[in-house]
Amino acid sequence: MPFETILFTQADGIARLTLNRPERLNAFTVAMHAEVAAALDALEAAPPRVLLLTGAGRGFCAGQDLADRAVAPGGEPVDLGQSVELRYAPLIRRLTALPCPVVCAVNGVAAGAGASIALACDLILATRSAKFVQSFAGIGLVPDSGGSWHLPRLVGHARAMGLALLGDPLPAETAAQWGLIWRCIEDDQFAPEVEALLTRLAAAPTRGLAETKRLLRASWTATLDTQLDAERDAMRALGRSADYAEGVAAFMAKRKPVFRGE
Ligand code: T3D
Repeated sequence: MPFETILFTQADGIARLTLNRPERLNAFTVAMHAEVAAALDALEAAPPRVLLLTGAGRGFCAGQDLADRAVAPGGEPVDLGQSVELRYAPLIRRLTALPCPVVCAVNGVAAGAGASIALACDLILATRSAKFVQSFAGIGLVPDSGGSWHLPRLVGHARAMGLALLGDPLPAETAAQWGLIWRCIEDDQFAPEVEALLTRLAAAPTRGLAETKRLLRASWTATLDTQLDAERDAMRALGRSADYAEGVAAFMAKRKPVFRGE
């Protein structure tokens, strides 16, 4: 299916989804939401072993395209609740539920919902020149797309409040120091480092990673007791998987395992 606002490819277990409106820092329009949703339909029908989410050009994503509809003084107010309910919230639910790691390569500024979407991914890498901006504060909105949920969990209450209330740009290096993202990487090393991570994850025991992702996310709202039961159930299922058998066999034979994600 040809897309106009995103690039979407799949090969060797790696799916790549690139937000592709560089002239608007990849801000989301209704059309882009529809295309991302179509890509997610394909990924849910046949999950890859890893998904890369990134942006074209100098930015990752500037959130909602503020020019995509008329928000004129004196005009009819736009129902932002509907926009969130129909488009942003489903996107976050779908990314976090995908049964594979979602790597977010933040190649430049991530602002508004663009920052929130990045934070909903499982492994977030950013170039040193990237920055995260809670720009909602500047236009009278609240962190949406899961931002008000991920921010305090990732960086703690005080830093989340500072970021969300002030909207000052957070440099990628500080974001990594604060635990908001996994790694900050020098710009000229970014592409090869991202590729190396994708290759590594595409050769990993995918079912185990999917269960790990599910468990870690569930832990944020679970009790220890519930979590212990969930770990037991996951271990029981994974103990019957081909990848577990291969991992143990390779260890015993002192060779490199060949995981097929089964
Ligand atoms: O439906 C709903 O509204 C509900 C959901 C809302 C979720 C949200 O995301 S609300 C938050 C929306 N986003 C913003 O408020 C961010 C606005 N953008 C900025 O603050 C800055 O552009 C950045 C901090 C992201 C980057 O700054 P800078 O100086 O690197 O770039 P720039 O020059 O401001 O932007 C480059 C171009 O992209 C520019 O166009 P031009 O002048 O070259 O023709 C700029 O207007 C355009 N652009 C950037 N962000 C947006 C945008 N155009 C439309 N919408 C944007 N969000």
